[in-house]
Amino acid sequence: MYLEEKIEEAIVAWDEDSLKELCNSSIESDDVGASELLRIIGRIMRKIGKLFEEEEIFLPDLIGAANVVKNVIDDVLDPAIKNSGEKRETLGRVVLGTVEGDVHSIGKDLVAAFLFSNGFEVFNLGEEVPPAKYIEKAEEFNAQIIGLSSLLTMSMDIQRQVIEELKNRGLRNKYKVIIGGSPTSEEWAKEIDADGWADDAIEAVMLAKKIIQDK
Ligand code: B1M
Repeated sequence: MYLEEKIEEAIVAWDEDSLKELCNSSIESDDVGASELLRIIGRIMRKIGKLFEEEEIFLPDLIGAANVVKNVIDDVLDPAIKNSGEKRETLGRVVLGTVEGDVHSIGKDLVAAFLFSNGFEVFNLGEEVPPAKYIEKAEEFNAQIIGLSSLLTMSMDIQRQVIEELKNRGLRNKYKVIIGGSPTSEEWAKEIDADGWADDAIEAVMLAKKIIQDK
């Protein structure tokens, strides 16, 4: 069985130990490097995302796969890339978080994992992120994109407040703001002057790529 098939099998089975072992032994034997492993995992995640869109697999399958990938990237691939001095190709830097007053993390983490496995550098600020923190971290990390997730009708307005705060600080044109989360919509994005809205993690990747290309 080829390495890519073995990796796919481990991701689909949520077998984090096997995936870590495959990646570690591949890196140690100088067979396939960490950056190439990231590209392989990105391809597999796109395939899994497509299966979800086509309703061939269920949401828990997607979440399980994303969690395993996130852990392996955090624990194995990112450190390997940093240690080797190999520069990870970066499409762009995204500061991402769930807005203040909202603890929902799963969808936002899925978006983070998909962005990461598709070549973005992601600064995941966690949950309950106040408007000022998004902006301070975007400045600190020299990000191009700020991503705002909101799962509650009552927390949606924080997305607007982040954009207003960017305007107040004279920084609105410096950052592209993308939003998502189940109560949000394309119309809401237009209303609050966001640069884009994505319905799911796969669309978020497509949106972020388009934004970087157009920038
Ligand atoms: Co909450 N909850 N919850 N909850 N919860 C919802 C969201 C709700 C729809 C349930 C319901 O009533 N039917 C409802 C919100 C109603 C509304 O306001 N419109 C709700 C409520 C009311 C609440 C509480 C207020 C309940 C209470 O305490 N009375 C409370 C809120 C606490 C707070 O935040 N302050 C609460 C708490 C919780 C738990 C802690 C128990 C738990 C969260 C655990 C966690 O995340 N760590 C929880 C959960 C699990 C849910 C449901 C069941 C599932 C959410 C989820 O993870 N979906 C949810 C009902 C539902 O959605 N069916 C519900 C899976 C995830 C992959 O999808 O998050 O939509 P989603 O993310 C998608 C897209 O939205 C998009 O891509 C993601 C991946 O495809 N997306 C983006 C998300 N962010 C994006 C950002 C982008 C782009 C795309 O760009 C930046």
